[in-house]
Amino acid sequence: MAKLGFFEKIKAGLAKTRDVLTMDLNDLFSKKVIDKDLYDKLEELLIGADMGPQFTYDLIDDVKKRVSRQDLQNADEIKKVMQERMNGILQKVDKPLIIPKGKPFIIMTIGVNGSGKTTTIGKLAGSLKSDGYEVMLVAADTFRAAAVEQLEIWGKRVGAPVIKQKTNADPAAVVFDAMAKIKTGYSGVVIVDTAGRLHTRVNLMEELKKVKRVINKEMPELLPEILLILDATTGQNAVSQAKTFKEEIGATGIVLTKLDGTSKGGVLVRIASELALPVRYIGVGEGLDDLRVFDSADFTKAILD
Ligand SMILES: Nc1nc2c(ncn2[C@@H]2O[C@H](COP(=O)(O)OP(=O)(O)OP(=O)(O)O)[C@@H](O)[C@H]2O)c(=O)[nH]1
Ligand SMILES: [Mg+2]
Repeated sequence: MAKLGFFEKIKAGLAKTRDVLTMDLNDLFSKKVIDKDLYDKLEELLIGADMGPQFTYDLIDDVKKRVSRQDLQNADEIKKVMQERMNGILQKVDKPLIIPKGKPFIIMTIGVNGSGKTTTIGKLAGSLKSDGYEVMLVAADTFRAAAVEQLEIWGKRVGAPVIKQKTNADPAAVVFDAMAKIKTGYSGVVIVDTAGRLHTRVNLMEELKKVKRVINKEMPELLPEILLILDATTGQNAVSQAKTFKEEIGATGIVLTKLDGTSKGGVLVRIASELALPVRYIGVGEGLDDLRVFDSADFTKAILD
């Protein structure tokens, strides 16, 4: 099979979202008349696609104004307005992660269990390696028995060493080991895997705060990237999760994973407008090649064109 081009791959990954959105939009616009029924259906559709109430009502207000000014003559044009507004929101969070070469750089992942942290780390490590970076992985998920093993499998696959201790070791101690390694002159990208699964949310947050404290204390001159990993298939739950992590730990960037498995890819619009954090990458599959640098124009085009 021919290797899909960069954009085709994103488009394929977002197929479920595109199918539902464009099919419903096309149905909606087939009658070519703008009336109350159309507004109601449009509202239902956008809320159903998890785009969030703010985007939905702002869009409808905008459309109503344009219709009353007679700027909008038929329903097809609404799609264009929607595209513009989506771009407007997504452009603001379109800030790729810039990683310097020849200097240490720390990425700490955070997110609830199963959101895709470890897989994202594997994919990211692979892509950084092929871009010529040195990469080291840190197994700070010491809670789940198989977690270290899972990270090691990725490490072997992409050729990145893994810093680890025993299951149930203090995650902060594992990170401390990694910081010691940096102090000996390591100048690659250090990616820290963390647990998502603890008995209580409070424990998890305290553990993550402690890991972050160790990074900040040992390497005060480095500004770590705190990458919040969110699962798109959980739709609007991803938004409330994200808020909790942002408030409690602080995050500097987002990765939205599993876009290939959902028709709710529109949730990114909601995440972007409610969290205002840079979206660094999107996950469109489980394979090594399935992490993409987020590009707002490609994203909008892939789900609306
Ligand atoms: N389809 C699809 N599956 C994904 C993607 N990212 C991760 N997964 C799958 O989601 C599942 C959970 O991924 P993990 O990387 O183990 O998630 P985690 O956040 O590390 O989970 P914990 O370690 O339990 O907290 C795995 O089966 C992954 O293969 C994606 O972009 N697309
Ligand atoms: Mg994991």
